[in-house]
Amino acid sequence: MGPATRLAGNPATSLARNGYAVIKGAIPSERINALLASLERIKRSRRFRFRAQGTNSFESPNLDVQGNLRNSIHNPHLLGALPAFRKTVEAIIFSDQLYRCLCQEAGEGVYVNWQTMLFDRSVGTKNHQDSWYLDTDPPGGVIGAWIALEDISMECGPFKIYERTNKARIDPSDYDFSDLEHDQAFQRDHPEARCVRLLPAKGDVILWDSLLVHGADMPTSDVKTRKSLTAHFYHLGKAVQDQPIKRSFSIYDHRAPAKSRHRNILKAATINPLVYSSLCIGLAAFKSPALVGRGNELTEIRTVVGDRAAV
Ligand SMILES: O=C(O)CCC(=O)C(=O)O
Repeated sequence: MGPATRLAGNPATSLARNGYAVIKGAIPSERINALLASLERIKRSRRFRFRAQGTNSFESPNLDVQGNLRNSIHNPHLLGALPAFRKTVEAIIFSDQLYRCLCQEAGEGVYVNWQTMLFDRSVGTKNHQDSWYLDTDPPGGVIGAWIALEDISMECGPFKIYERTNKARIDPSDYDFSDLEHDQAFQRDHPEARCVRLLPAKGDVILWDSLLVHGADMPTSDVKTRKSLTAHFYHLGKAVQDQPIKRSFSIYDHRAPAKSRHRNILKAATINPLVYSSLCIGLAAFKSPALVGRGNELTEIRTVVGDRAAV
């Protein structure tokens, strides 16, 4: 099935044609400043416990010498123990500005937000299709949104995409995803897959299709950060594929998503944020290796470099 039929939007949009789109200046600076200021305020809070993106473990903030978080936050919009912070995340994820970006590129309608992520500094992210981790069934219906919280330069280790790879699901073992530029089979099978390193300015939004191959370079600077907020969405009514990691308890209810502050964006994460935060605080206290989970190798696609943690 081609991208034009998978996405409900206009087949002429950049998202449908190339698998991604960049919308300049979409999110107002004031909202981003409020989020970053709130994040600074909570960095040493004992209530700031979260599931770290990628590792599946529940952690406390791990700050580098500059005070940036080395561990990235999975689902910051659910941290109910930090209500002011949570609100600043929601003010961006469930904003009319972001909703309009989605409508422009992927079509009108009601969207469901699946998950969110907050990166305070640079991480390297292995090339992947989101479809390996989260997607609709049939695949290709999830849209990622990457919101630049600051101006991004090459030294930050930019987010990169492989143009027009959003035609079909690719098996992770088919190519050397750590070096696609030199993988002859990949180059032969995907002649249109030009690698584009994106350098968005603060407030720009990148949207991409769940079948588009993408990742992020390792940073080349020790001091530059790559602050970003990421969220994934799909059109209400689409079925979602089974998760690669089976859990006995899920915080998501895709059949009956909850309301958000935006009437046309629902939340698949239906857990009460205070309950979610309490779970994070309790589970972080255990520091049990068992909590890392069996799917860790599969889902850990981030690489963090740099100095040792200061906290
Ligand atoms: O920001 C990043 O490093 C990558 C984000 C990403 O790959 C994703 O959300 O699927």
